[in-house]
Amino acid sequence: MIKIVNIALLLISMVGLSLFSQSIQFEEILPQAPMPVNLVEFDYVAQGASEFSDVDGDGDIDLIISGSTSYVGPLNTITRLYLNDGVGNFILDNSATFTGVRLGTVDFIDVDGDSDDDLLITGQKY
Ligand SMILES: [Ca+2]
Ligand SMILES: [Ca+2]
Repeated sequence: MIKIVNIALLLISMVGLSLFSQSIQFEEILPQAPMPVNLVEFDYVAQGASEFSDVDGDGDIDLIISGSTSYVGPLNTITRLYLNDGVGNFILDNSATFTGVRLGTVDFIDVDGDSDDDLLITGQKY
C-alpha cells in the first residue's frame, strides 16, 4: 500500500515537474485605443450641407451639418456642430447654437485673417 502511494506521489511529482519545467513566454500587449463611449448618430438631414474643420484648435477635425430633418409634414431645419474627441467619436456640441437651414451651404474660411476659421451658413430657414 505504501508503494502505491509513493508511485502516485512520484507521478504527481513528475507531472508537476514537467509543468514547472515548461518555459514561460511573455507577450507584449500594446496599448489599445480607448473604446468609444459616446458614439453619436448624426442627424439625418435632407437638402443639407456639411463641412469639416478643426473649430476648437485641438488638431482633430470637427464636423458641422445643416439641413431639414423631415421631408413631409412640418419642416424642421437644424445646424449642428459635432466635436471630435480625438479617437473618432463626434460629440454634439450643445453649447454652440446655429440657425437651422436647408438648401444651403456651410463653409469655413478665415475671413478676418486671425488664423481661426470663421463659419458662413447660408440657406432657407424654417
Ligand atoms: Ca477639433
Ligand atoms: Ca478668423
